[in-house]
Amino acid sequence: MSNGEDFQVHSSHWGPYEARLTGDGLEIRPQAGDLDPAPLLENIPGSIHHATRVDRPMVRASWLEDGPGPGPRSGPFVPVSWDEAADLVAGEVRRVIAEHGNSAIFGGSYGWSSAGRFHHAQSHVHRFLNMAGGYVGSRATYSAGAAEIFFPHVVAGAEVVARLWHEWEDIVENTELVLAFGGLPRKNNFVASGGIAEHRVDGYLRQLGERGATVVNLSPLRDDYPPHLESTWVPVRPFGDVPLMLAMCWVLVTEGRHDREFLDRYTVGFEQVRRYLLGEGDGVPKDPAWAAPLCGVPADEIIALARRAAESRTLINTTHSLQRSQHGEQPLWAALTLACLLGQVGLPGRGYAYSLGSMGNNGAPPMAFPIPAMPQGANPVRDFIPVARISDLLLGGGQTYDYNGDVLTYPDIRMVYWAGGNPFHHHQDLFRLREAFSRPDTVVVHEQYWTSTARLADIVLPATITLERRDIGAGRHDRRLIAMNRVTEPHGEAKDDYEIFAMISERLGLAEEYTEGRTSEQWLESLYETLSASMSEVGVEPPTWAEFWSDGGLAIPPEPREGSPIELFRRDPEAHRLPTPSGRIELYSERIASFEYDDCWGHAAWFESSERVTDEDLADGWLQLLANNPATRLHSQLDPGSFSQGSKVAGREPVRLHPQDAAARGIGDGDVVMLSNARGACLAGAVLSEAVRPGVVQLSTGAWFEPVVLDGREVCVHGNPNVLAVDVGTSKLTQGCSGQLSKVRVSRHEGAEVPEVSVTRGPPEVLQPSRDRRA
Ligand SMILES: Nc1nc2c(c(=O)[nH]1)N[C@H]1C(S)=C(S)[C@@H](COP(=O)(O)OP(=O)(O)OC[C@H]3O[C@@H](n4cnc5c(=O)[nH]c(N)nc54)[C@H](O)[C@@H]3O)O[C@H]1N2
Ligand SMILES: Nc1nc2c(c(=O)[nH]1)N[C@H]1C(S)=C(S)[C@@H](COP(=O)(O)OP(=O)(O)OC[C@H]3O[C@@H](n4cnc5c(=O)[nH]c(N)nc54)[C@H](O)[C@@H]3O)O[C@H]1N2
Ligand SMILES: [Mo]
Repeated sequence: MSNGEDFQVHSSHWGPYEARLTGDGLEIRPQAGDLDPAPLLENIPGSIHHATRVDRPMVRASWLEDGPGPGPRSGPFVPVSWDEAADLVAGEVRRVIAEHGNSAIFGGSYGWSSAGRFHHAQSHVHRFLNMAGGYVGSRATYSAGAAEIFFPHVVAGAEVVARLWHEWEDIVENTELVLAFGGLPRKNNFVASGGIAEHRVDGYLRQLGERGATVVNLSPLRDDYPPHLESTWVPVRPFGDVPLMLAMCWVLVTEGRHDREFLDRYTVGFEQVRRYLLGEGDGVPKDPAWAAPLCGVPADEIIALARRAAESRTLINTTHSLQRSQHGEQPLWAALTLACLLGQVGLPGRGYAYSLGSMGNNGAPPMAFPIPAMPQGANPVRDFIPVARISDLLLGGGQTYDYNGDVLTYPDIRMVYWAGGNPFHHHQDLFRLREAFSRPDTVVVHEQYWTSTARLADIVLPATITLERRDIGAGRHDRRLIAMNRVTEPHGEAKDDYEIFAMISERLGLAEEYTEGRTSEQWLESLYETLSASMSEVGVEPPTWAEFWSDGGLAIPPEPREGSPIELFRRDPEAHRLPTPSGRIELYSERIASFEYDDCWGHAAWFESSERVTDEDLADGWLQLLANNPATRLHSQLDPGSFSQGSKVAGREPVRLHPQDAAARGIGDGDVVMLSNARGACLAGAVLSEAVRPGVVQLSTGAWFEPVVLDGREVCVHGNPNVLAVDVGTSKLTQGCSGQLSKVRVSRHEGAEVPEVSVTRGPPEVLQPSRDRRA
């Protein structure tokens, strides 16, 4: 595969590429055959020896001197040897387990880490902690926390709905009208977990347009649909999707355009929905006049859209983002309800789709063979948290909370162990999270870079980056396994997560369990053997391990199938019952209703949210902050890279706002602005743009958190929106991340002179070790 003399195949979550070392660094190029390589690749070349790499094991000086205990995680670090670092971590794991039990260790360690299936950091941290007797883990994701818990009640597992219901090729062939809630953003399609060999979505969307289909981009941002392709922009107001969808349902029902046969045969609960739509219980018909001010779409447009949807071969898609806010399950349920009223669910390219456009390989068939993965073992500890409840956990040991029909108790956590994630990127209300991180005795982090999370740990162990190790790259819905070559030596003293855990395991007497006596190379080969065995079983001749490397990877065919699960259900709802209590789509769920939650009822409904910016709020100067996933990097990864840095404005993360909103605040293009609310404040660089709906400001996630005191208040001077974002669960049902939408004030920054961002330039303060420290 590698065409050049010494370019070697490698991969990332945003696609494969080829790399070679040059005299002064790294040269890379997209892999030949990638149809639409990601611009994010530009972040890679400067990353190998960047000044922010962690080059040695580091321990916070105060932790070394005073020992473990709660307190602010501040002050300088001291470098230690690998032996000392491994002794310290092993000793602390042993102490915490002996004194407090395994349920005092939080090892959820959420995060995307890197492509490469063997060196997958979470798998290793979980495997290690399982061998040590278990840990408190986390369930579901920041991506789809509401969907993952909600969908199984009403239709099927979220992975099934997201990944198996639709293929782009069917949509290209069949669909006349796509109602794209949250758009189908080009930026997101560059990325897929584990890697993505060919970027195909842009091509599909082009073909769809050429076939004459209409795509309606229902989003506060015009460029949530690729700007070079044609679409109709309906700049729906954030939090406005549910009223819009319910009003479309109202139009269908009152005009008798709903498909009764479909509803009778395939769903339960239409009667409860009908009563709610018509306002029979609460006296409020969910009609277009009711919805218009909430969604910002005029009533006649809502009516026209509903009629057009009924007359076309229609697909309704909701991206992940819609459910990453308070009451996040409601847009999904309302969209599914609307699709059922249209009666098109289960027809190819029609009905309802979830999360097309959120990930580059949604809408692609799964691989015919399971991707090999590092076995994690079993966790004997039963306690867990819904992933986004991390601050509540650390601040609220012993407290109870509602979750998916249960009442759970937060365990008391003494040690936090993180490898492959960046909570000070991904979590909300970062000043509160920092307070939460001060509660346990010890925080251990494995990191490649001095991220905000590494800076707030007690013990930081330097991990290799993918270019420094061999691995197998693969995404579950891709077409290729990628041979990830080792292109360069580890930076400084960095080690693979596997080696790090092997060292610590040895000190705990668990080396044999953890490593099973294998080197990394032997593990890689054994994972490959598992795959070859499953290939041989179905009569496909697998290449040898050596051929896999010399070919730069291996093409994997898609799983053969006779129709998607939802098509099969439509063909025969008895033979292919859905895994819901009724076996059908539940427009009304007895089970959810039985939980008697005030923030999620038995059917799709409209709920007010504390972070919704109302008309009165707008008049009062508030704006709706939209903190979406960034176009210039993957989350916080490689923020110091050149593509990410090239987008910064006035040295800070760009915030986009409408010229009207800017003018009302005396803000000019390129100004430094302050965004604030009761939770926190940050600076950002203003970009004026008519692609943003008035009343909305877009500040993407991922700028490394850098708190500095300005005019007496601590402010993130870089522009991390998570200092502003709300840290409450999506609902009592799902307890997902609500970080996408928050209420903020925005002003031109006129106070103290602002320091340059330093967090992406180099390490924190590091002291030289004193010889007699351990005496
Ligand atoms: N407000 C708001 N917040 C959000 C979102 C939002 O829409 N709005 N989106 C959310 C979503 S969808 C997600 S998925 C999360 C993402 O949150 P994360 O997954 O935590 O974000 P990443 O920046 O990908 O963090 C991965 C970290 O792992 C490190 N790493 C990479 N490879 C390795 C390795 O091999 N070993 C070790 N030890 N470390 C490694 C990287 O340097 C990086 O710091 O953010 C969420 N946060
Ligand atoms: N380049 C890049 N691609 C990525 C990622 C990345 O960090 N960088 N992250 C990956 C990950 S982990 C995930 S989970 C996915 C995330 O997939 P999504 O969650 O779908 O992505 P976002 O960019 O957060 O949101 C998509 C768009 O939804 C719109 N939106 C927000 N709120 C509302 C609303 O209330 N109503 C409507 N109608 N629209 C709204 C926003 O304008 C936003 O641009 O992206 C993946 N792809
Ligand atoms: Mo995500």
